[in-house]
Amino acid sequence: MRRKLLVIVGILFGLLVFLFILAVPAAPLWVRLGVKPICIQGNWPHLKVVACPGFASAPSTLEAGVARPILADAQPFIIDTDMAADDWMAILYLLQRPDVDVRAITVTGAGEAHCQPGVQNALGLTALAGRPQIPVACGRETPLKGDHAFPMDWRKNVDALLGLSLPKNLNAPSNQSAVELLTRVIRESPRKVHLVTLGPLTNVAEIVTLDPSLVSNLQEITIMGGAVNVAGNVGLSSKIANDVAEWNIYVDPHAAATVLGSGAPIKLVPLDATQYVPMTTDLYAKLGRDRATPAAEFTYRVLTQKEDDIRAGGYYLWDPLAAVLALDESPGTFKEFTLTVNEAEGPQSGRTQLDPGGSRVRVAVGVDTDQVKTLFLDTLNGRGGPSTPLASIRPTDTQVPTRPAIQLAPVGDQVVALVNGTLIDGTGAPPLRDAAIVIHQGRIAAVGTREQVKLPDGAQVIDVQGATILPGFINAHIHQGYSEQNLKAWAQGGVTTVRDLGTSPSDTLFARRDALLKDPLNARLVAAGPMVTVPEGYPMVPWGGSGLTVTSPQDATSKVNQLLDSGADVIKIAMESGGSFRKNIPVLSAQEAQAIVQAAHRRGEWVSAHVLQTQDLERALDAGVDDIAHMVEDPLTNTALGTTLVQRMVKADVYWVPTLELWKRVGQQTDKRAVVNLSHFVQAGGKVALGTDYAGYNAVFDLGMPVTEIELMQEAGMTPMQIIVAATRNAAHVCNLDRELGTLEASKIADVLVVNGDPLQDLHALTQVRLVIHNGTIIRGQGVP
Ligand code: AGV
Ligand code: CA
Repeated sequence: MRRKLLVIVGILFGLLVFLFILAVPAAPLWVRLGVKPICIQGNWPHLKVVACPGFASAPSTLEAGVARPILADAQPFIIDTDMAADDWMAILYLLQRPDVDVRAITVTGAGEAHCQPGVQNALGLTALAGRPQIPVACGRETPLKGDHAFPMDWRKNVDALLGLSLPKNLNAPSNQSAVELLTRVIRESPRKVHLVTLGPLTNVAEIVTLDPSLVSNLQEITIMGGAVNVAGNVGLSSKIANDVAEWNIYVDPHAAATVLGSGAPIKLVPLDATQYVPMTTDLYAKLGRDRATPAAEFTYRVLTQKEDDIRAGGYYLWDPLAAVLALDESPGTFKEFTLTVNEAEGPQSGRTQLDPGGSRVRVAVGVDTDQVKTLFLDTLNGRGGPSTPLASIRPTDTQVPTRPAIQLAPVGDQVVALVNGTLIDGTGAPPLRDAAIVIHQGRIAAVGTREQVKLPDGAQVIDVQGATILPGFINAHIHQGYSEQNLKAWAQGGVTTVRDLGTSPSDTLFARRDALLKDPLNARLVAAGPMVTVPEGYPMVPWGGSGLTVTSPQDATSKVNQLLDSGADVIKIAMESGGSFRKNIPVLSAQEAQAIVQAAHRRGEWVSAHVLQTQDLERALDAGVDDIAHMVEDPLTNTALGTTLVQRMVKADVYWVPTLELWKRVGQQTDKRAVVNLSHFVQAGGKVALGTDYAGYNAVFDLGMPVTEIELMQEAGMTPMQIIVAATRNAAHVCNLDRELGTLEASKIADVLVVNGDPLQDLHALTQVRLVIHNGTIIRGQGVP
């Protein structure tokens, strides 16, 4: 009886649901089922089970990846893009190639994306790939001629990143326009630039029109665009009556014609080639099973949004194919054609046609589908491409900071040129006699021999005959750096940057640093804030200092994130177990230390470890720190640093900041042991950054030029050139500022020290300061007191 009732109630309920569905036949129907976000979509009776909107498009946020190391001889590239979905994949592909050095990304606002969202999305991609500092700029929002444009609904979708999200990039878009950025990067590049274009050619046409000589510094332009011996795709995918043109050329035919006629070497990747690389469900599924990097994961998510298009068969690896063939022509078949672009309005507008009077172009006409797809998948996953032997990796790029480029205060338009001196650029290269360096708006505009460098009209030319021009020095280990008096003294001595590795926690520390940074008379302060340690650990014991204490790996991660959020530039971690103090001091667990390092590295920030003894050095290396503060000296065992540890450090590229002056001030002959250990490290090829531990011990330390430290480094067998590199490029490296500081190279911040005499002959010449320039402002010499 009861069962019968249940069945009747069940049938009635089912009928009710059925009637409800029938009652709303016109509207698309979304019914959310259960806790899992599965929805039914469509109009009765064409219902389909899909992932719910708003759920499918909001998977967990992607974290910024770590950049794949770039080879020392990587080719400089610029990507000009219209930021459609396959442009994103092509950009990620290039950012994942170790043989590609992307110097800039320029967006065309005349293509699929609009400028503002296009630039933001490009910044997100660079953050995703761990290269957030690549400059991004936008150009015109309309074609050079005519009024062709992509369909508005395509544009809306790519502007909105198909509902996906990318990691945040703290860097602002370039303050230059796409035209300015393209022009500058091409002009300034010491090697010819490979330009890859993935959208309408508006930006590129503008630059070659404004300055035709730029072409001579282009290795090649690889262009995704055109349809030579195949049908176009404009009419196929819109209501426009045009069966012959490809979209990128169709949108701005005049720009395309201009670029083809510019005389630049051109590799065209038209629909003739892209027709062989449709995006297939098979490739999508492969990526689903094999997505080891943020770049691969994001691409997978993009394709998930594009699943319907992929199934329908109208979606191709257009731009990714151009990116693949730009570097590696082996999967392709190429033919030389002479081509013109039809600029007239009408059903043939934007056609790329064979024409004996046209421009010679290398055209991809065929391609090995499997080879391209394998390269695409492998590269996105951080595999494949040329191998990266450790020795050939550019040290500055092994970890790329997410910190925004330093914004300098406006310094007027005055151009300053130093001429007639000997220049030591901080890279370790031999000195350049009769050199010239031009400084403009806070940065180095040009540097080279007097003949190579063109002095701009109206420049203030300063003759520094008899002097040596060096990068501003950096002391990578000091304390009491939040003092105006100290920072002024350092800057006057030619030490234009200092790294403070520990002070008591306080809410106002980083605000104070920011205020001090505003005055060019102050040395630049790179600040760790408080040391990270354990309760009752160092530096509370042995001398009542204070630090930021952590009690678990989770706590360590969150405290480091808080510290970096509040403004710390670097993390200082205490590894002190107490041997040097003949005490037992509690230390961070291996898991805690590792969590600290990983939290910092995830944000592109670095970790310096306080270490005094070999056993603590091992723990620091296990945790994966970036530099070691203090040379070890083992008073208990009285042994020298062993070769195994030295080799381990060299191999892992961990820098040493020896603070020999500390050991000298401490006395008891500890400096002798430290000097010997440093000599072993240097002989093994270890990288040294200069740091003294100013005020790290109750004694008087050198303020200004660290002469004592330099003398002791020389005692350890370092050459004057090695010591200069330690105080400039290498010290900038441990400050995580080597993209901005540490060497005298074009576009770096103009921190310059000019001393009388030749420090390579006698390092004491470094105290004979003639001129100090900080952030492009002369702060000592030339009548400045
Ligand atoms: O014509 C290919 C160019 C490529 O640069 N773009 C897409 C690639 O970014 C235009 C295009 C053709 N068909 C399309 C396109 C489609 N169905 N959806 C979006 N864009
Ligand atoms: Ca494109």
